[in-house]
Amino acid sequence: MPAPAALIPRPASIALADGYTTEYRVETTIDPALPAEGYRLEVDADGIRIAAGDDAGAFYAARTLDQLRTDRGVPYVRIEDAPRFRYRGAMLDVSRHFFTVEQVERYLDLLALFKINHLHLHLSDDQGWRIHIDAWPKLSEVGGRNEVGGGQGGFYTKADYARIVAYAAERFITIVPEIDLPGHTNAALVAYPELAPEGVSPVPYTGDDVGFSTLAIGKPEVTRFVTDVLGEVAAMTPGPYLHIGGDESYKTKEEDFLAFMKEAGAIAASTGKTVVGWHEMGRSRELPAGTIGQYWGFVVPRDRTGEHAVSFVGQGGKLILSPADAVYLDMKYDESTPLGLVWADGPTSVQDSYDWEPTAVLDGVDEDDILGLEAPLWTETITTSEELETMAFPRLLSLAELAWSPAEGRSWEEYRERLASLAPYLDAHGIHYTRAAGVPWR
Ligand code: TNX
Repeated sequence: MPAPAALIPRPASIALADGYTTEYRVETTIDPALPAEGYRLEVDADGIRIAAGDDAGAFYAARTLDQLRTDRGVPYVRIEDAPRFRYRGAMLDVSRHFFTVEQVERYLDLLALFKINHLHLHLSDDQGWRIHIDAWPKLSEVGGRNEVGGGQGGFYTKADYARIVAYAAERFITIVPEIDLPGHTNAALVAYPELAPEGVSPVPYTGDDVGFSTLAIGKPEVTRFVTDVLGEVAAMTPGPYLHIGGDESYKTKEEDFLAFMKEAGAIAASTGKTVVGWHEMGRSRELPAGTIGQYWGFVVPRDRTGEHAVSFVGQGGKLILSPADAVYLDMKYDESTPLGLVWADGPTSVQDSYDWEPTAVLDGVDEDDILGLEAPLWTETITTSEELETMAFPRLLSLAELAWSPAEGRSWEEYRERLASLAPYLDAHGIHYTRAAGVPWR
C-alpha cells in the first residue's frame, strides 16, 4: 500500500490500491448526475478516468491529479469528491499597496491549484482608488496615485480589469469587486472635494489607520457618485456579486450610516447583482433581499459582531465567514514574522488558521446559512508577490480545506502531516511559503 496521498484540500472519499500508472493520458467525461464542481477520479491498470459534474469538476479533478503525481507515477486510486461550500474565497487588498495585473494573475494561478473559486478584490480604500470609472475619471487618475508609505500606486483600466476577469474565469474563479463605502473613502475625497463632508479635499493618506473618512451622506452628488460607480463596476462584472463594503465607518453618524446603507444597497441591487457587505452592514434592517454578509469578527464573537452578521440571515441572506483571528492572512505567524499585523488576537499560527469549525462560530447560523469562507489579505505591510505568498502560504491552504473538505474526520494532527508532505509540490510551483512553526516540515 503506498503512503496516503498528501492531498489538500482532502477529497470527500479516497481509496488507494497497490500500484502506479505511468500512462498519463486522461479520459474525461461529463456526468450531470454528479454534483456541481464534483468529480470521480479513477486510476488503475487501465489508466486514468475522470467523470465530472461540470467543467469546473473536471478542472478540479485535474488539480487533484497534479498533486497525486509522484516520481513513480500516479498511484492507483478511486476518489469521489465535491465541495462542502460553494463559495471558497480569497481577498486581495490592492488599495493599501497596488498589485499589477501580472501579480494578480500569479495569485489566481495559485488559488486555482487548491480549488478556490472566488477572488474578492478590495478596489478602493483611503490610500488608493484602483479601478477606472469613466464618469468620475479623477478617482483613478488622482485617487489612484498613492499608497501606504507614499509610493506611486496605480490603477486598473477597464481593459486591465477585463484581463483579470478573463484570466480568473479560465481557472473557474469568479472576481468579486468591492467598492468600500461610505468610510474608507479618503482617496475618492482627494479626487472629488464635493463628496467630502466639508466640501474640501483631504490630503492623500499614506498611513495605515482606519475609520477616519466618510462620504457626505445625503448630498445629491454622493448619490450620483454611488450610482455611477456601482453601475460601471457591475457592468464590468460577469459574476453575480457586488461588494459595497460598509466596514469601520466610524466617522459616519449612525442615522446617516443606516440611510446610506439602505440607499447604496438599493442602488447596488438595481444593477442586478447580489449585494455583499461586511458584517457592519447588518446594522441595517432594510437590506436588499438576499444580501450576503461577510463576517470578520472573531471565531468566538465579541461585542455585537455576531448579532450584525446574523442580521443578514434574518433578512433572507447568507454569510461568508472570514474570522479575523483565524483566516486574516495579514496577521503575523509568530513574533518572528517580519511582515504583518497582530491586532486580531495575533500572532495567528497555522494551527489557528485550521483548527475551527464554520458552523460553530455564530449561534443560529447553520451549514445552509453559510455561503462559504474567505481569507482576506490586507496589504498595509505587503508590497511584492513574494511577500504576499509568504503570508498566504501555507495558511490559505487551511481555508481551502475548510471550505472544500467534509467536516467529519478533520483533525489538526492529521492535517499538519499532510501539509508537511505537500512541501515539494509548493516548491515545484515556486511558492514562497513560510515554513511556519507547528508543521513537521522535512
Ligand atoms: C480591518 S477587516 C479592516 C481593514 C484593515 C484590516 C487590517 C475590515 C473589514 N477592515 O481595513 O486593512 O483590518 O488587518
